Amino acid sequence: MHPIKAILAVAAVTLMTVPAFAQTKSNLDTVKARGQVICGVNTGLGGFSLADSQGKWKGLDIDMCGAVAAAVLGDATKIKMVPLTAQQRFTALQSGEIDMLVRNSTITLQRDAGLGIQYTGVNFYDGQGFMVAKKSAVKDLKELGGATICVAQGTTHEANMSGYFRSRNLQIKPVVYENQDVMYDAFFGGRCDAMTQDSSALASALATRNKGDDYTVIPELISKEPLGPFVRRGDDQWAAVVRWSLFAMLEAEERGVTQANVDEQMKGTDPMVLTFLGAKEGNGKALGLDEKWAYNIIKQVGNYSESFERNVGAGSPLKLQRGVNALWNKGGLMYPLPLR
Ligand SMILES: N[C@@H](CCC(=O)N[C@@H](CS)C(=O)NCC(=O)O)C(=O)O
Repeated sequence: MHPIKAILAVAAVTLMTVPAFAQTKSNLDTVKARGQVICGVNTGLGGFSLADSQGKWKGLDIDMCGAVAAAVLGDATKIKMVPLTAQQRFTALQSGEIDMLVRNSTITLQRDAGLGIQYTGVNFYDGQGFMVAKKSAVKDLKELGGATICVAQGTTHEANMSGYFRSRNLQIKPVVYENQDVMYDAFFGGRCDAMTQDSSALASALATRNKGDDYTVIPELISKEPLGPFVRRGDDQWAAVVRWSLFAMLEAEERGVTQANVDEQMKGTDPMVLTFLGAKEGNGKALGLDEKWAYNIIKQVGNYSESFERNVGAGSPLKLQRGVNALWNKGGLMYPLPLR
């Protein structure tokens, strides 16, 4: 055989026998070797990502990071947080400084398809809202014509806002801030008539800064802001691990599997639950993980409802309702794809 033909034949056989995932080195291997998941997170957003006085990070986004560590390493505490501003976040993911970005980041077409990164799922459905001082008596967005509005740089909010008001022939004066804390100080110091953010971030600012008596959020939202973890584009195996870790938290809620009862459920007879928790093998193997990956998430982090309630729901200062973040069979949008 001609030597070139021989090389091509060997290459063809190799390609046919190598599993689809194994063609390039996945970040999954890097994380397993390192023994830690590195997550890009918000510098400080109560309910989603905030370090307490002991330096311990808490929040819905931190739980997502911990869930991936539980799935991959069997230990939800094997995580390292890299706090990032809105401006820095995508570069940090592109450059490989972090394994995943879980930083209240809105999934949009241009981010998902145009930045060399990809979304893996939605861990919180949000929308862009506006906060005003109660004494301003503004009840409706139409009344913001002529207003000065504080907005953060590098977010979806600047463009959403200018489009919204322009299409309604209303003039507004944006005051753009590079840093969210500087913006909050400026707004609560009276620099702007209104401030815009994801509505969850506004609720967080009200709660963590104790401003509920004097400020209020206008109920109308001007955009859809589906927030969720991003990974680098082209690493399907790692993307699958992050995506199914999120689905596992939702699936557990749907099946009534909680941190407290997961051991009991593991001894039950429902074959779907047994496959989900890894008592019957298959899911772990497909993902390149230990079969107990989902069990470890629920045992160590909890299901989605448990994470939601303790971080942003009834058990937190934010007191957010589930609303669109309820499960699909409870009137919401959260729909874990089948874990089998
Ligand atoms: N979901 C929006 C907003 C995300 C966001 O970063 N919001 C706040 C934090 S709650 C912010 O503007 N931060 C500016 C900063 O990094 O300091 C997006 O993905 O663009």
